[in-house]
Amino acid sequence: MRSLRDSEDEAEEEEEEAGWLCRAESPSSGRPAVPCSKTLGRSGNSPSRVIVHIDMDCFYAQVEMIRNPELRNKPLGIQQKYIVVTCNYEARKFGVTKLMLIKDAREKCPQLVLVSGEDLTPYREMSYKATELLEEFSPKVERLGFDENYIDVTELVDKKLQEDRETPEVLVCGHVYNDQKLNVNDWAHTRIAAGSHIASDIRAALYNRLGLTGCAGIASNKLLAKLVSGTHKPNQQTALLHDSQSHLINSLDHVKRIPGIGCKTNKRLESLGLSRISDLQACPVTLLEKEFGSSAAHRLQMLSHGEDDSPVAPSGPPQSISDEDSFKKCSTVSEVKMKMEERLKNLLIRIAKDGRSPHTLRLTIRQFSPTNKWFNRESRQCPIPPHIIQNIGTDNPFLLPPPACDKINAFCPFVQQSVRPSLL
Ligand code: TTP
Ligand code: MG
Repeated sequence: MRSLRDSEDEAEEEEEEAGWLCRAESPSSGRPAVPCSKTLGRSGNSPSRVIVHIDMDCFYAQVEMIRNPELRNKPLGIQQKYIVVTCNYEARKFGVTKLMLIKDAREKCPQLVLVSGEDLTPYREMSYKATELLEEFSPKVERLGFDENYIDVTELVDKKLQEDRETPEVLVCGHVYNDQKLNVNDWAHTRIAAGSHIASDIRAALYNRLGLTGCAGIASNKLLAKLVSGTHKPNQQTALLHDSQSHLINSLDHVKRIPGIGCKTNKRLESLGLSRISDLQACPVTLLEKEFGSSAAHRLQMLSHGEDDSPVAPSGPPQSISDEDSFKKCSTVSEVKMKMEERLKNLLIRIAKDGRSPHTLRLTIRQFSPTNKWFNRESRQCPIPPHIIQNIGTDNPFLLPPPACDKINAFCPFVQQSVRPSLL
């Protein structure tokens, strides 16, 4: 089923898959940037790092419950088109799941309350508020979609351990993956324990200041932190001690469960007969190199062992602002143009709030394909001369200036060619 994530998310996902696999590349040599031990290049884990991964609970539903507290104790689904894109935990008790058809959800739970989630503005706004709050803890915060963030808390852990050196931490806050016992004589264990208390402070701040609950994972790298954060849901946290790393990664039932292995990479791995984690771990690196190149091959094998040396890359403000529409009821170019003007107005409102000046306009068209969501994406772009955005920052920033309409007209041949003949 096609995911209904918005276009910013999709762009991020697409980049994520490409990014995860090429990050270890050193630009000059084409070799992995990190020197490899043994044949697999397994050197990347620094037990001294402490990374927290936060994933908000039923994010869109939570935002709606904050906006309207009357929804709190009711089973709630967020509707986009004909799908429940997410639902609160009350609804999950009845068997409603994310991405379920509305009709199936209603069968499972006739009293389900549905709220439209077509307008992403409130979710986007809450998402950026959450990231800003996290940045108060550490400057190293990386966004991953709307409701997930990585926070590198290594320096906070160093500081905490310095301050507490007379009374070192002997307890982990929250769960420990696999119920492993903390060994206070193991330096790496005490670091993760300290990180668990920082994660708890972060979650408390999210709740007290924004009303948001979420799960946290605490581990020595991003991959493991993300994997472990989902092991106790909702509103809980789980720490991973290094001895249980292999247990966690080997508990995944398919290579596609590894964050960073997306649809395309998975297909290529399957074409090599690799679907289980153990298949990828045991695969001769030379075979992977033939398919993916040296750097990505090493990275894939590192990931299959739970190793990930990628830094938490601060996201900063978004580099692009986008909006999308399925153009479902449009059958002529002029209807498409009208829809595009609506979307542009919405974008102008967001640009005005952001305060920066845009310099490029890009239009991407994706033909519907039930089987492959990346199929047939085509884009055209053009620079935006400064006078086009003259109204931004004035009393009437929402008035679409006539030159912007000219820009839409400039895209018309492209739109014309993309509107399917059956619709014309
Ligand atoms: P998730 O974190 O996958 O889901 P969630 O936060 O709703 O629930 P959980 O408690 O299990 O973490 O996704 C975050 C939001 O992204 C979700 O609230 C709705 C949206 N979303 C999509 O737009 N498309 C999708 O395919 C999924 C899975 C989620
Ligand atoms: Mg979530």
